[in-house]
Amino acid sequence: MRLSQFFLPLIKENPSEAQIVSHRLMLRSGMIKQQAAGIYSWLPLGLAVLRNIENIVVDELNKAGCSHLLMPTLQPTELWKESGRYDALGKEMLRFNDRADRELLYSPTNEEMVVDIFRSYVKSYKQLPLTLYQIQWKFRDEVRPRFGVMRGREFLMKDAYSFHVDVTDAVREYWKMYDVYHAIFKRMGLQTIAVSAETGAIGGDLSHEFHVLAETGESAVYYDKKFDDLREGKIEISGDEQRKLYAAADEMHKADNCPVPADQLRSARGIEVGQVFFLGDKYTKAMNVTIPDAAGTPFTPQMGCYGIGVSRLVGAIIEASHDDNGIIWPESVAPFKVGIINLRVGDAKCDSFCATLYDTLKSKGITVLYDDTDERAGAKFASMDLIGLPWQVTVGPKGAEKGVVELKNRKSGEKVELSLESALAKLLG
Ligand code: 5CA
Repeated sequence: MRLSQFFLPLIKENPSEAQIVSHRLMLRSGMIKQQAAGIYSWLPLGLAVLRNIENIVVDELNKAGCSHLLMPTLQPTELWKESGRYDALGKEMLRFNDRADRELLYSPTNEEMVVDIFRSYVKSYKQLPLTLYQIQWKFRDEVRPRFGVMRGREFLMKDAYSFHVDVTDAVREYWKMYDVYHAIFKRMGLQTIAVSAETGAIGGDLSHEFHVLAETGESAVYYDKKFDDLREGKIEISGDEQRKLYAAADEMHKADNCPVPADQLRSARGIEVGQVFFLGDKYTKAMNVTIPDAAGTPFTPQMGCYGIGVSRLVGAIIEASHDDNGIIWPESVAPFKVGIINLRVGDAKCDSFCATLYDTLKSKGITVLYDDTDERAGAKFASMDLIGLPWQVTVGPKGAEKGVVELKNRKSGEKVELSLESALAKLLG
């Protein structure tokens, strides 16, 4: 993409409404625009990151055997009367009437609708286990939307729902998804800690929240110090052993009754990027779902559900990865992998070097943003740092004369002069 054609409305001053760094950087780098409290437009740079995050989620869930579908954002309220949750979410749930005076709601979550799909088609225990998921916009009329996309009213969620013959199989799937979640967040460059959690309005008996530790996190989490040692690479613990270590969300933590001695206990702030639930038969029972088992006897399927805050993740990744100059995107989610800076547009050598870089990288499937504008050098460098692309290639008249370009790694700050060929080889390698 050529910057001269790309819609990238950068903001120089720090927006006064933004209290945390990710919100500030998302506004400044032209990723989002607020349209109403907690409701945002995703501008091209922001959308590119959102799509990359979605793709990682889809890839990992498909690998785990989940089936991707898409439900509407609007639902008839009858389904929620059937499940008994019509009043459970109170004012958080947005309801309105259509022209025929039928009451609709904007989905805050989709347990009811997915159960309705399930009961329409699944008629045999042989079709289980089954996991259906979607990535779809949700609306919750939060009392206090804040921190940009972190706590929005409209937000993008991945929600998965699994169906099982019995509790044992539902719990097996629960722990499988727990592992899949760690893998998903790791691919985005995030270290997450899973803490036992309350099930709230979603329901069920067993739940974990996945947190990215950050000072700006909205939640308090408590955990065994061994998690810090693990993160710092001081110890190694198998996945099974990690599950047994103490880690609890604020409302689950009992200071007087904690199994971890005080000097072994750590507390921190966390951003909740996902939550998994074992639901039991809460929804299938309320909505009268039964299917025949092997002997032909009807049984009520067990369920689990698994959410990821896709739009919140964009902010969480920035909280975890930035410096004073701007965002530092992990390659896996970066809106473009490479930024090319042409320091003298119109100079034959500079233009030709840049064209070679741009065309070659693009032809190899690498995403590139080429700054072909006539801004001054300082502004170009600052903008490139702000938007945080992992690699920057700077082409100036002096270097081009010598046959070299400068390659900079955004994360380490390391800069090297390389021939055009070596720079390309490095970026393609
Ligand atoms: N039905 C289940 C998941 S299938 C569910 O709704 N779970 S949830 O309530 O925990 O939401 C899933 C994830 O969505 C949360 O872990 C969080 O990362 C994200 N999320 C929840 N509320 C918001 C919000 N207001 N703004 C941004 N993300 C949110």
